Amino acid sequence: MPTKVTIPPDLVVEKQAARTAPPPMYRVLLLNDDYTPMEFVVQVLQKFFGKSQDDAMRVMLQVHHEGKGVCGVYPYDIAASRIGQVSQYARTRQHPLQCVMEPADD
Ligand code: TYC
Repeated sequence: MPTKVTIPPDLVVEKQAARTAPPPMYRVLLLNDDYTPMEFVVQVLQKFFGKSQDDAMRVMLQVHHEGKGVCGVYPYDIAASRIGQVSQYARTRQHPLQCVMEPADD
């Protein structure tokens, strides 16, 4: 809420609070399919989402067994950029791997 600061004799300045709201966040998800090799998915999670070998394996197995899994949570532009990078990387290697985003804020 802006605070009104009056500077005599009659000049009124609207002082805006310095802090800005955090940006809306989005979960980036990998979706399961029957064709993309497991090792390729692990490689994608390490290369584009900075996962360790162990974490990448855990996420890949969750996707394989449950249908989807979270790669990371990012502001919109970063989420969209990761999805584009993964899709291009998979497509050029002829894998049908799908990467999507959903709002993380409830
Ligand atoms: N289900 C795939 C297989 O059996 C592996 C896989 C895991 C594919 C995760 C996509 O996002 C994925 N080869």
